[in-house]
Amino acid sequence: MDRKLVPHHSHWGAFNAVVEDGKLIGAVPFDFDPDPSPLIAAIPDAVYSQTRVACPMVRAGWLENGPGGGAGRGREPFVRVEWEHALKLVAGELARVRREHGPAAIMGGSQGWSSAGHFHEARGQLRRFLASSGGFVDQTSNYSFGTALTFLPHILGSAQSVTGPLTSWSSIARHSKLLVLFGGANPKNTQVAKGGCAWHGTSAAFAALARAGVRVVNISPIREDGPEPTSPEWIPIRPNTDTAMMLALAHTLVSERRHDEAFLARCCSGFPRVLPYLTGVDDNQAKDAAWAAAITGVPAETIRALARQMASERTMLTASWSLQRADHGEQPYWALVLLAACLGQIGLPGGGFGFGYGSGAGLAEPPLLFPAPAMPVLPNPARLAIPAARIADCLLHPGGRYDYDGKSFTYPDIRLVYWAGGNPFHHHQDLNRLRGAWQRPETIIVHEPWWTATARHADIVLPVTTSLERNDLGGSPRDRFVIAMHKAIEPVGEARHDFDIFRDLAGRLDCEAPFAEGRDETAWLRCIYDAFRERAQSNLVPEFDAFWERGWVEIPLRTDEYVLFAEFRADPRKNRLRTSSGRIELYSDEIAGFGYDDCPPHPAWIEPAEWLGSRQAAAFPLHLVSSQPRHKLHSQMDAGPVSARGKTAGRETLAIHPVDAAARGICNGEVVRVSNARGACFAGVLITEAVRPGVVRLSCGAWYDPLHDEEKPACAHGNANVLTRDCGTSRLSQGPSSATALVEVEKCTNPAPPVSAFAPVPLTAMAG
Ligand SMILES: Nc1nc2c(c(=O)[nH]1)N[C@H]1C(S)=C(S)[C@@H](COP(=O)(O)OP(=O)(O)OC[C@H]3O[C@@H](n4cnc5c(=O)[nH]c(N)nc54)[C@H](O)[C@@H]3O)O[C@H]1N2
Ligand SMILES: Nc1nc2c(c(=O)[nH]1)N[C@H]1C(S)=C(S)[C@@H](COP(=O)(O)OP(=O)(O)OC[C@H]3O[C@@H](n4cnc5c(=O)[nH]c(N)nc54)[C@H](O)[C@@H]3O)O[C@H]1N2
Ligand SMILES: [Mo]
Repeated sequence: MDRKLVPHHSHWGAFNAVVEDGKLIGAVPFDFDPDPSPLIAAIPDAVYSQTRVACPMVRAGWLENGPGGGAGRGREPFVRVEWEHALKLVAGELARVRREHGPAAIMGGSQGWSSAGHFHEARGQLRRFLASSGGFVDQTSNYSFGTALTFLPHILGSAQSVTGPLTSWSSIARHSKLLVLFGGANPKNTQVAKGGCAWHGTSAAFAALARAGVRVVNISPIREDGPEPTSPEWIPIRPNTDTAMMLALAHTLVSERRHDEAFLARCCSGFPRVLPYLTGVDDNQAKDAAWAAAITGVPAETIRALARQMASERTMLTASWSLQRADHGEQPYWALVLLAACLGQIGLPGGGFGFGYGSGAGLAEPPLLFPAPAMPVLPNPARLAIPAARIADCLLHPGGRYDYDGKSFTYPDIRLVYWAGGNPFHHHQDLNRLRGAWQRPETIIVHEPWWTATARHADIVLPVTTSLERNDLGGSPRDRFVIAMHKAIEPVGEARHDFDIFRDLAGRLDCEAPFAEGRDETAWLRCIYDAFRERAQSNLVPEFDAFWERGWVEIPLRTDEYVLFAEFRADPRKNRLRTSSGRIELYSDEIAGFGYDDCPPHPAWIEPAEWLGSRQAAAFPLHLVSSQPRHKLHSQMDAGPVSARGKTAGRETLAIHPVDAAARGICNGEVVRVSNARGACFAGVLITEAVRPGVVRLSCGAWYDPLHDEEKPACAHGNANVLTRDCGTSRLSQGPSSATALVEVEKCTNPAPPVSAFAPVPLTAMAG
């Protein structure tokens, strides 16, 4: 028997693939990972899943009648074709659409996490290919922290406070007395870093906080969001009301003269213009604790006591990324900046604020001494893009106008959609609306290893390898390890690498030279590595062959303690922020100039479109939290046994408070129907006091499984995005607002429909 251990990497951890006689049979964690993720165990099942796409397939109606007939997507059978035939169809269709309609008709933004590995990263390869073949419509920003990415530069001069590095955990453990987490810092989310996470450090960070006696407060509708090792105090808040609580905390500081006037004058601009709003001079409503209590459900005395404690000792404030994925998602972030500014600790060790401490791995590790490797990008010659989360709007309203970041734009008329490395039928909101939009284009091409809902809703599906089937270089800008990802097994079925498919298409479309730059896989890996080595200028980085042999390189940290805004605070005149005033903007003339009614020029409480205090709560009285799943990454590996641990009755688990369950006669473990005006799905119930009454949690990632006999098909499997709203956070940021959704939950009176999301797609007879 031939048995070997092959070094490899994934978004959730580095590992050694265990390969016996050419077959992947296991995955054991990387030696230097202090706290490996259990998700690694899911890999072998995923690689050999019955949901793998075995060969190129084309939707029957498209194959027969050519482009169009989008209503058949997701309904008609697929027909098996030879690779040669499939590539001819794809190249021909790309050439036709480009010739007839130009690059503005080709959507290639292809949002999605793909797999670890700098070179083979599917989205990057697709964008290089479409850029070299004449340009396309891209997607800017993202679903993760898209609102912050667009908004924060206006008030802070950069987005570093959301992308990291943040003030490090080491600084918090050494200097903070109080850590306040809006939205918590749920350890399950820190398993991953896009590109690869070989070093999981948050468990050690939480243990250090506990040892240091830092008091941790979790302000969230869900108790588990507070990291257990820190014995957090839980303040259960109504979802989407954090802005009101933050304003009331600031109001308390100001009314009790506990705010840092010197810091506000020296490092901030516009405080005197927010003050009348805070005190109610503007609108006869003081944003005080009593006012916020009625909105947030948090007692006024709790708010006042917390404000006093914040002012009396070194305090770090944070909000999870989820807070800005909500209607007016700019406001809680701006209000937190206002609160931190009033405390005056920004730029001090263990003080100030940062976003997303619990939203991913590595954000609060000190910066690396030199940058991690990166794959070069090709500029898009068409210079066209839409905000990522506006994809359905774009497909539904060609020629429609929209606002974004102070400018006005027109949606292009998309005829062809090309997706590789993402799952819009996982990640987009209001899937019934997306289904309608998705019928519009003439042709949809998808590269996938697995039959995801997106592949099932495509016209041409090309089977691609998983990372285990190719060589690559793994790592992320937030992780200290660079991993040699050795090919572990031969491609499964007829799968090919995304890169090889694009190179073949580029050959047919006369753009192979700019796309591949004359390099094959090996030459590319050396090229990416050598550029990294060159930038590093360090004898710690061996030559490629030595690195490949050893399997990893460790990048040292620049320092063991990092403090965000330290230089700015030390000398705000010399180290100006890149804002209009050079300081932190608590009032923004720039934003005032945009004239957006949904993003005023200072932090403000604006009622979300749906929340527990709104009119809609009469019909849909439960606030839906569609958080990140514990047992998988988004929709990836949902078909396997690790993800199955998180399911109840074979569906995504809906967590509900005992009082809400009893009121509906719902028992633990049974299947319920979750619905609102946008759609419905079926989920398995977990009754728990860990969610606030009035709140239900249905994490994302269950493969969308529409019941096709319905007009707005319910999802049998519990995909939360049939229930979420598809509206931009504001005209400024146009981010996703998935966290703003009300629902009702009912007992199933009829037997619940069976789940067929993982059923294999039949291999019909070969065409032609
Ligand atoms: N309601 C709600 N919706 C949300 C969120 C939420 O909080 N609530 N969160 C949002 C966020 S933050 C994000 S980042 C998105 C995530 O959304 P996505 O990034 O779209 O989700 P993934 O499941 O990671 O999709 C990656 C896809 O790439 C495929 N893939 C993997 N490797 C390869 C490869 O080598 N080649 C090709 N061609 N394909 C590959 C996988 O099979 C998978 O289908 O979801 C968003 N949606
Ligand atoms: N295991 C695992 N980890 C992941 C991912 C995954 O798919 N699986 N996805 C990764 C990705 S792409 C991203 S972008 C990050 C996202 O990181 P986050 O945005 O931080 O993650 P979420 O789980 O969406 O939200 C965190 C918590 O916010 C709380 N919350 C929701 N709405 C509100 C609110 O209005 N107010 C308050 N106070 N709290 C609220 C919820 O209780 C939820 O548990 O996670 C990353 N980590
Ligand atoms: Mo994300």
